[in-house]
Amino acid sequence: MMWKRLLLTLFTLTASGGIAAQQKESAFNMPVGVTEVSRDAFDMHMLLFWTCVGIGVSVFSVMAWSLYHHRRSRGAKAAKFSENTTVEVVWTIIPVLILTAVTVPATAILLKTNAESPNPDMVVDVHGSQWKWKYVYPEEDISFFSNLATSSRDASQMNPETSPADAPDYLLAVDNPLVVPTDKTIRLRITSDDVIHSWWVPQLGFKLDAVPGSFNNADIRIDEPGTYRGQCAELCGTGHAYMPVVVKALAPPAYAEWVAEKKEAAAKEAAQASGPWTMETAMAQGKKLYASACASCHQANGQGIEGTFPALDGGKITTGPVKGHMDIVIHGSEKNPVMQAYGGQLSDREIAAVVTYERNAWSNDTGDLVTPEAVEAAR
Ligand code: HEC
Ligand SMILES: [Cu+2]
Repeated sequence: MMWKRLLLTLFTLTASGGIAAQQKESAFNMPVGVTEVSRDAFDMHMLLFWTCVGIGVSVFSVMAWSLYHHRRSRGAKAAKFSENTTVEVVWTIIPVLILTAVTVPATAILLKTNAESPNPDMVVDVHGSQWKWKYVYPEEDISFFSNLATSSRDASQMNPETSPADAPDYLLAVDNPLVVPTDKTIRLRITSDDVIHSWWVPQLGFKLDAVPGSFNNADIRIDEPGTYRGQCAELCGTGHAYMPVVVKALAPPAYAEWVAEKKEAAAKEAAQASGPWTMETAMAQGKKLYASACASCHQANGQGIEGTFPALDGGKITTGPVKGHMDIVIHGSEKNPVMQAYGGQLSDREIAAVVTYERNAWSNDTGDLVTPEAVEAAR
């Protein structure tokens, strides 16, 4: 029940007096969050909320009292004057004082939000791109893409058999979240590889634009382990709703374990990738790359979306000459810029892998193994 929840919220707000530490998350209020800045912002918000309530109550009480006591049936006579300097001075000065009193703490919090400490414990580079995030840990040599989770992706299509209600955290779930340790100051260096995006996580009290060609830097420090969800907050094209932000904060020992695992997996992959170029290697690498770079449009099952993204399963190009297939992936489509040129983003090996995959996945069975050398020659 909407009303019941609203009343309950107002009641808890009243009871807690808006102190972040004791505040329960409420569906009708902003989140308290898990960083110092987010709690400061919450307290500021509650202070202003109660100030407004106080002003509202006093103004409307005076008004109600006046209406009641000076009604005509009581023989009240309207006073006939205009302008009253004293009243005007008072109703100018009081709001000025209130606004000034608010500006000082609000500015202090604003400066703290998006602040950079002199010695962050670690650095993460955040790249926005249409329509996914990429996280790079320069000190650990770790880097990965964070794509919309397939559960959300499937439910978001016009599929009568699935509905958003079936997808956990619909449009707020990703395959690989940003993993960070708690109680460490983390410098985020945010940039974009194409258009302007914005990295926003309400519970961290953090939002910063991702602008191509420059880095916006700011720190986060998370107190509580947990999973925190946000979204791209700058309209960035048709996939804007499909690039959520998910941050997983782990206690430092669990984080160290995650880093070790991630490095081991990367080493394994590197060993495999530098091995001989076989159908098996190409298909395995191609499948992964397809899922992260291509499936958002062409779909995991290669069926595309009718009228928008062509099907690659049984497609003219994916089952036609290899040259034409490599061409559109390397140089993009001349007819439709939505199919970007991947030549600059992917290595020869990666393109060879994804093209091989597309030619042999689903019902495609050309048997073609495209080599990195062939890709290099086609560039
Ligand atoms: C943002 C959406 C999007 C992404 C991501 C995308 N494509 Fe495309 N792709 C398109 C569109 C749109 C076309 C149709 C272009 C045209 O009409 O010329 C297309 C066409 C193609 C074609 C030609 C299909 C045909 O039969 O005409 C191939 C092959 C292809 N893409 C491969 C890829 C690969 C490989 C990737 C990943 C590395 C990828 N695409 C990622 C949107 C996308
Ligand atoms: Cu975006």
